Amino acid sequence: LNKTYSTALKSVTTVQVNGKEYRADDYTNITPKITSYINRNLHLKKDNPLSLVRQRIVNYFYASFTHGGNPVFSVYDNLSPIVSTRQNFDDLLIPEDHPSRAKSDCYYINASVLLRAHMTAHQSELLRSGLDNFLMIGDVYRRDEIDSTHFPVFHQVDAVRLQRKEHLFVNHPDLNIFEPNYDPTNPHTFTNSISDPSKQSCHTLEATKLMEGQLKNHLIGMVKVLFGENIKYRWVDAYFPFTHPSWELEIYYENNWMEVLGCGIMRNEILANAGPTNSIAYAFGLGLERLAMALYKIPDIRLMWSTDDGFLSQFQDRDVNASIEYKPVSIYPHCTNDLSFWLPPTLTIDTFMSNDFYDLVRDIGGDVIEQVKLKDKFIHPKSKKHSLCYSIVYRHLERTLTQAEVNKVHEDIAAATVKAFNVAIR
Ligand code: FA5
Ligand code: MG
Repeated sequence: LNKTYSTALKSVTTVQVNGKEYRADDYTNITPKITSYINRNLHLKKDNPLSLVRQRIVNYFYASFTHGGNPVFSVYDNLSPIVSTRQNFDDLLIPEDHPSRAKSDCYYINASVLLRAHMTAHQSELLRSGLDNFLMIGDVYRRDEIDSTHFPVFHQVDAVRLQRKEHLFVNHPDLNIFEPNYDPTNPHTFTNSISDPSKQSCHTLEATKLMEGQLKNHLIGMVKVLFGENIKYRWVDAYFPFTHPSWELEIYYENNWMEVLGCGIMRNEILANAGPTNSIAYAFGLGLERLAMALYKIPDIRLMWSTDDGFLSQFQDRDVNASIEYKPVSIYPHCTNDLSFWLPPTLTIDTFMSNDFYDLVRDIGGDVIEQVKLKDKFIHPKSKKHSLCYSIVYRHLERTLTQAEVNKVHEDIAAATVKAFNVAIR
């Protein structure tokens, strides 16, 4: 892939990602910078804090569910992040017009292939292959704002636990997973509804409540293993197209409620499409970065990507359960430069795609970009021309940047902005 940006991409007919060539189209918005994060596999690097948290979560799941002394859960942590829109959306009942499919939110290789936006993208294919208890761990990609807790690549742990009637109701063989009017051998003759907030219409309340209890217990157990017995938490009702009912778990951490994960009872249509009948399943997905930042007091999400020994050595050769507090090697000063421009007549302050701009800034500036924030919007009273002003915060994590260095990057960003969006610098 050549150095190209969304508007310039129209001239590119193919893109190379991970050694494979793909047809490009008007959905293509993956950038060379983003492509460079594929295969970094931070979650598998022994000294990376994300890997320590991953191991603790996997160990917890291995220990919680055993059969004849063997772990019941299997772990998939090396699945390719290049997925189809079917895997990322359709298989999960995400509607055609759902905002999460927008070009402004995902990195598309073309209209039918993208970098997965969540690990749930692999749920259906793994169910189809016959698995019933599994964890999916890896890097996910989302176009987002830029600050100390957001990065366009982060890591998730997703899980599915499927239970058959005999296992769920060991002590109550008289109870059922499904309502009498649902026939598991003929699932597609039943229109499943989620209009009742407490359950899906195909499931019995007993099965739903029992699964909910197990799901919540297992997840509370996990945060207690990570943060200690006394961690304060709360459940918040949530909505996901692929689960019902759904919840989010928040923990009280350093005077704030922090969202840790989303979860719920899997929509029965997904199971019916993928194979298993006669069972009910729960699923969850959590972000490793937030947990690692909280556990190890890591102040900036970009540090996860550091290859600097001053960072990695603090996590090297440590017991995975060791309590580690990250000590900043030193804090280097930041430097803020503003960029103001007039939009071309074809764009307004409301239609300008800020995520396209953020990607461009990160592409040119690389990892010295700490934050980009909209500072001012302005419509000229006479000419009616629209203008935007962004503040770009520059900081190197491992040394002091000189003003000359920052100015050079800033000028390059300005020039690329003019070229990509046809704006006029003020
Ligand atoms: C999802 O991605 C769902 N796939 C989760 C799920 C799986 C729900 C299975 C139900 C069943 P969400 O976008 O909320 O949901 O992300 C899940 C978790 O990823 C969040 O709770 C958070 O811990 C983490 N996360 C999400 N966005 C970011 C981000 N920009 N930076 C860091 N972590 C994030
Ligand atoms: Mg969420």
